[in-house]
Amino acid sequence: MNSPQRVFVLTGAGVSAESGLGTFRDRGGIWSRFDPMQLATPEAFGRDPVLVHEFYNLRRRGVIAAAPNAAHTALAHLESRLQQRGASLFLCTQNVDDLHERAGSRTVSHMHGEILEARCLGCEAVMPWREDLSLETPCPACGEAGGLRPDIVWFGEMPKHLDIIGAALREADLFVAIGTSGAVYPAAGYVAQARALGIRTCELNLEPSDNAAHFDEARYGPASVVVPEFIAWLLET
Ligand code: BV8
Repeated sequence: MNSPQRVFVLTGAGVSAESGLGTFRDRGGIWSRFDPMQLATPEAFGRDPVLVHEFYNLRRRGVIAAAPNAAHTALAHLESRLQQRGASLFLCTQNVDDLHERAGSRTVSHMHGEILEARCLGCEAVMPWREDLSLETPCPACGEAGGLRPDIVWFGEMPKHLDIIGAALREADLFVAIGTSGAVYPAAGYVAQARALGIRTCELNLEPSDNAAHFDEARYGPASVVVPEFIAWLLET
């Protein structure tokens, strides 16, 4: 394979699994214990904001306590090595944690938002947020209480940065999906778009995903092993 010049990587919960953050659809995953329609929709938040705040407070504390793993570190290394040779990495993540950034990735597109950011429904201010949130928490920007929510994308809400993600996908010469089940759209549709554009596609996952058939090649195993191996091989080509 020619050395890729514009690599597009899409990560999902599987890249953070070995950092101790739960995945969603694995055996024992988050959605096997909680109903996403009760917790990850704007209607759920309107119906029971206390429950939804509790759910995300638990997950926010988990993210803060977690550490990046070798897969996150390898992706940060890939970004800097590609830039040194005048090539580029576009890292798009469905994850709401900050482990890519803490591993050293400088440009990360969080299409489902970030759990360490809060947004005020009253004044629309978005701000870094590491504490628990509740209905009593006043917005630092407008002072109103009761309107703060995690700045993440729930089901039925428009994902973020779709314009730059779409442009980067169209420019790519290699598409790599890492640790994602291929169950959630529009992210799950990216591999089919890449193939339609004639872009080489590769899946790095614990086991075949829902759209495994769309990939030209695949390497299966834990991300902390498979991702560094794949990146070392990619940088030698
Ligand atoms: C939207 C919130 C309108 C934050 C999440 C067609 C087109 C467009 C939309 C839809 C469509 N069909 C249906 C829809 C609606 C819906 C949807 O996709 N529903 C599904 C269930 C069918 N999509 C939406 O509502 C989206 N918005 O559509 O807006 C629109 C319309 C057109 C165009 C644009 C917009 C909003 C989706 C975002 C919802 N928010 N979470 C949070 O709580 O975290 S979803 C949730 O799933 C997370 O964000 C997560 O990132 C995402 C995807 O899950 P994965 O990351 O893949 O995780 P999963 O557990 O599923 O899989 C883990 C994988 O890792 C597994 O394969 C496993 O084998 C592997 N693994 C495990 N351990 C390891 C490992 N791999 C390697 N190493 C390991 N150690």
